Amino acid sequence: MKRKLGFVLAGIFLATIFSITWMPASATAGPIKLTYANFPPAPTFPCVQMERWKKEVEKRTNGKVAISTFPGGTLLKAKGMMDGVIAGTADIGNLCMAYQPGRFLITNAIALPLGLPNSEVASLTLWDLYRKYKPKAFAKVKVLTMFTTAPSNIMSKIPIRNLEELKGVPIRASGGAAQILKAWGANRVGMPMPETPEALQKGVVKGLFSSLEVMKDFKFAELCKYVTMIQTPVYPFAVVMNMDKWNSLPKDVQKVFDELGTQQSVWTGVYMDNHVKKAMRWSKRKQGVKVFRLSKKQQAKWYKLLEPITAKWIEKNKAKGLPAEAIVQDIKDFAQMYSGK
Ligand code: DTR
Repeated sequence: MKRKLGFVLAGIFLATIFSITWMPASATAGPIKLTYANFPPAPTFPCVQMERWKKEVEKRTNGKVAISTFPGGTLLKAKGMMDGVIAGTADIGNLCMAYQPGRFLITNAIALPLGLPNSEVASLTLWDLYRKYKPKAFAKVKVLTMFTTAPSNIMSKIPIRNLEELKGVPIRASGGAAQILKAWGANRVGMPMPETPEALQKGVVKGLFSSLEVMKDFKFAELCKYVTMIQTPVYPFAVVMNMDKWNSLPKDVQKVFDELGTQQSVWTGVYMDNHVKKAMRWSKRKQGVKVFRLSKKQQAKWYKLLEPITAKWIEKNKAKGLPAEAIVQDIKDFAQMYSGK
């Protein structure tokens, strides 16, 4: 009897060992773990879209993929994002292309003053632009999605009601927005967004030029009591993935990531547009922020000063061998289509 029990137990033991060794790799190894780096603090829109993407991926792959997110520059910082992802410091990273204008020439064209009306339209336009031109700047990574901010406006500690009041005022901006501020006669100061709160507090700058959701997300409304509405330009962002890591993913997971490309772009655009409205309601009601809207005549004057910027961009980039005119025309055409015009 004892011997029989011994055989049975040995059989169970062997069967267990056998089934463990023969289980498919994914079942024993647990989920595929990926890291996702982001540069600004967790409550800001680049991180909100990151958390949404993570949730969506984990749901759509039935837990086959687990993403660890690193907001606030804890894994990679704003300007080191692209190279950090290429090197594999993070598997995925979110970058603001405006912080390296020379590196992302084609996609940064979206930050020309072309009158893009909102983040939803601009995000879809940028995503199409990327897919049409497949810029070399992204050859070493897999691009998962792209999106833009809502159009920029001036937030300041002092009232700016006209060009005279803007003259020589130090205002923080990056990328395409920098040239725009220069054209209006402001003293443009460049730095990535996460450095801006300190610069405002110390008085290094008297304001910033960005989409308005930052009034709430960075609590800039506590310092900047004035907003001058001018609604241009948008800032472009990309989410990129390490190429080897991408190639190592099973086909079904790659399919989920690819399907999410356009969906994530439009989700972020819609979130951003709604969030700007909420942030401004809060800024006006709770923080007493005053909003200046330029008269038609003033606005025409401000926009007129921007006209040479696109023409100069075309001329400069044509000389570099880029189809610069076609790029600008495509941005206008795609935007018109997504605006329903
Ligand atoms: N406007 C750009 C990008 C930007 C807009 N909102 C946020 C929030 C967090 C980081 C970057 C941005 C800028 O001024 O940097």
